[in-house]
Amino acid sequence: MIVYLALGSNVGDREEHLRSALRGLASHGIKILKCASVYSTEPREVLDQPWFLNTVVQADTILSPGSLLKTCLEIEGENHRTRGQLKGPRTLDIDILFYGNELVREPGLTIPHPSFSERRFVLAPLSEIAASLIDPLSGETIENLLARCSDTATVTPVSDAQAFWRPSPNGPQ
Ligand code: PH2
Ligand code: MG
Ligand code: MG
Repeated sequence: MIVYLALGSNVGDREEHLRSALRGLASHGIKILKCASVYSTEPREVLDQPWFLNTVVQADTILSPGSLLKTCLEIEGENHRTRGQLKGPRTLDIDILFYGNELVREPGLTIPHPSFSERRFVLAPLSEIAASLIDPLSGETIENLLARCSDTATVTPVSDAQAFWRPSPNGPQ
């Protein structure tokens, strides 16, 4: 299944946490196919916290949605993620944006991610690697969702995708 995952970090060595997420995904058999640039992003929802680094990856996995979520939470744990304030500071956050075209509603897991289309910090990197992808819920392309997104937060690419990650065998995975 082709999946899209959003990665974020705003505590500690943020770039290293994102790299560690890529390695962790690969070591759990989740094959990274594409990775967007890394963006410096203004915090949303909880505003009083450090700025984030965010990116989005496209990956291939045989895991079910539930097992993929469990794996993402495990990799967050390996990166010392603690659960304090909701939507507050974290070393690593890995969210499932899309699982193929499937709509998933399970306790603790909603796919597509319920707030991705309101978040420029997700749409900007996502549109870089999947501009014409169609959101199975709204039927809109990512490009259109980004053009219409009312989130005015600052989202700036800081590291070129090529510099951050290259497809295996040369990538950090
Ligand atoms: N994640 C949140 C809340 N706010 N803001 C930015 N810029 N980036 C994030 O990844 C983020 C956020 C909750 O997951
Ligand atoms: Mg999140
Ligand atoms: Mg999360």
